Amino acid sequence: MPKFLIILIVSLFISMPVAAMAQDISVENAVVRANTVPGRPAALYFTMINKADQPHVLKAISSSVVKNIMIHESTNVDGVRRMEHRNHAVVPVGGELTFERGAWHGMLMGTSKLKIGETISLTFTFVDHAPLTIQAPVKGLMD
Ligand SMILES: [Cu+2]
Repeated sequence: MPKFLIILIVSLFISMPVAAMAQDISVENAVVRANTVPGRPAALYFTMINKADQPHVLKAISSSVVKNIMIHESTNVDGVRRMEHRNHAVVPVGGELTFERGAWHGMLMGTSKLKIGETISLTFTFVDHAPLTIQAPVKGLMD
């Protein structure tokens, strides 16, 4: 293949947009609430915003410093409070999904490496979207 043709092809690839898909989903105000007793489960709260014209489905959250993060939904049926394990969470079109106390939350298990005052990296994976990695501060239950 002539050299100029190779250069042409290579430069075509370089000039292609790096991110063909705009960032249409984001995670805001993420915070890990650590238990005061080391190693006990911690909670993860955040707001997920979907600017896309289609719903996105969150299927997992992970971090290298936590053994397992489960997607939970707290329910209150006739005064009986419980936590249900969910396999996924839907972020509606043009809307938000808020993980907060008493509602949807991430449940962190195997937290012996968590330290209050540190920032940890969290990766959100979706059924229908590229993974998203964000940073979240680790705070105590109340501060
Ligand atoms: Cu829970």
